[in-house]
Amino acid sequence: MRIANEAYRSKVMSADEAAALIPNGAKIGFAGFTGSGYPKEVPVALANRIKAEREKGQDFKISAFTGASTAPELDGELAATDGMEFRTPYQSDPILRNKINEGVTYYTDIHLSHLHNQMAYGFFGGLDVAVIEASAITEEGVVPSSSVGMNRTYLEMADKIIIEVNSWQSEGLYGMHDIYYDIAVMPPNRRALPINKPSDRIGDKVYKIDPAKVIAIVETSDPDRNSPFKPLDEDSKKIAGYLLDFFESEIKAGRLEENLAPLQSGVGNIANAVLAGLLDSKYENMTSYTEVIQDGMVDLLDSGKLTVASATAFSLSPEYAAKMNDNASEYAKKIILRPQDVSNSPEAIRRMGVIACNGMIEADIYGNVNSTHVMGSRMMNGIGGSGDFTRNSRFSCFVSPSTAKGGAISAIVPMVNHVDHTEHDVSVIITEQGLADLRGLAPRQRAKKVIENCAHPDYRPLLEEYVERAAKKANGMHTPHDLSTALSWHVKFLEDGSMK
Ligand code: 0RQ
Repeated sequence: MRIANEAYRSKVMSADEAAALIPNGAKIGFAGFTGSGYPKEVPVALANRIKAEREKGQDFKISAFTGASTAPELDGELAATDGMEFRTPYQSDPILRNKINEGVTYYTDIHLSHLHNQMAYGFFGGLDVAVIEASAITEEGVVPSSSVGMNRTYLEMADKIIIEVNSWQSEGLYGMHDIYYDIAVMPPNRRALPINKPSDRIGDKVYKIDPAKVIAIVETSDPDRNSPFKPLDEDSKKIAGYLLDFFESEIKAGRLEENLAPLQSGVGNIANAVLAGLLDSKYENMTSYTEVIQDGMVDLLDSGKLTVASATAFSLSPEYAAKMNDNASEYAKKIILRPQDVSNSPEAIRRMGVIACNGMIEADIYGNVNSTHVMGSRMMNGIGGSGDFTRNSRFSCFVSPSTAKGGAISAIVPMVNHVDHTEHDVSVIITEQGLADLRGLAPRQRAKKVIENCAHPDYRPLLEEYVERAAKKANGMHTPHDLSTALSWHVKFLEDGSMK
């Protein structure tokens, strides 16, 4: 029995009945983070309702807040109705991405650790409904499922609560979560976060909620939907190899411990490849203070090389999600899932000297990184937690193939088309061509290193040519730019389909 309490059992209803309780214009805080722990049925029922209302000529719009990306049943279904008016803080659904880029949905791209404060300060107005997934409701409280994300905030802030209790989620998840409430105390009364190492547990195992706010409970049994990771390609393996060599040189220089430092690893296939590289490495007793737990992280835990992983969610392939479900109570001894303002806390990240490693869309010769925008105007996914970790890390690494779209795009450009991570925050850039350690270098020195070590040979002469031209045309030699051609590579791609 997943719902222990009769008071809650009396609120069980169908997803359609629950969706009917959500009013037009509602601001909804949905559970969900990188395809895990999102509500599976109420969003679909709500999308059907929006479609039906629209067919009757009634306008029906909602604003959707989440932890991060969700899945087709949530972002895809709701965005496809054209009724998602506003969305924050991170997404990666192809339908929603198109609606954002077509101008149908307003999207604000926010550092994940900032969202709690921004909501508490009222920048988005109030929150009408929280729609949360749980693995059980016990006498103790609401047991989270495979992600925590923003749930603590949404359950506290929302006027009304709908809970999906999902029997696909393992009951063995109980004990894995660490729900810390004091961080919700706003400045100036907030106190230091008592996390000094990734294994520190500081909160509750369950969400404590006000039962009077619960208006519906829906029983579901659907799996989290995540795609499998792509098989590791040669370029990803090369990138992972450069990073591991870099770790070794940091240890030799006395800047890194023999068991490395707590690791943060971003989303995507290269990040997963880095974790696979660590599996074959000599490092032992590693720890992780990160945002999502991917397949590679589970392998590291299984091998015993990684002793603890702190995160806010899973981002597992179907095969690994099944494995997690079968062994959740064992994994709960080594995995801690926390609210995202704790998993991504700049304060904890800085204190522990976390190593940050994230994917990028492009970097410029001076070390500015664009993680989010394609050719100036189109949103890809969002900044997610990359900024929380990058700026506060011991050193930050950005990884990417040196080209995209079959070589038509260079990932190293004269000037990024959008800046997410400034030159001040970026330590190391790695492509399959090599690694550029930018620490301690001035802008012109960085440009030389980035071009020599990271740019694809097809684009290297063009970048060198740009540097020479910039030196002649710039109004100063600190960060020389020829402003009339700095973004011409992007313009050329938009006009000709290639930067070459
Ligand atoms: O497009 O899918 O159409 O083929 O971008 O590129 O090379 O597969 O790389 O999966 O690692 O994603 C930055 C998007 C990289 C990701 C980004 C196109 C490329 C492809 C994906 P297709 P790859 P990845 C904490 C960390 C921000 C959030 C973050 C991301 C697609 O890492 O969203 O770091 N990061 N969170 O073709 C045009 C370029 C391009 C390009 C790649 N220069 N121009 N398109 N692409 N480079 C975790 C969380 O916050 C949840």
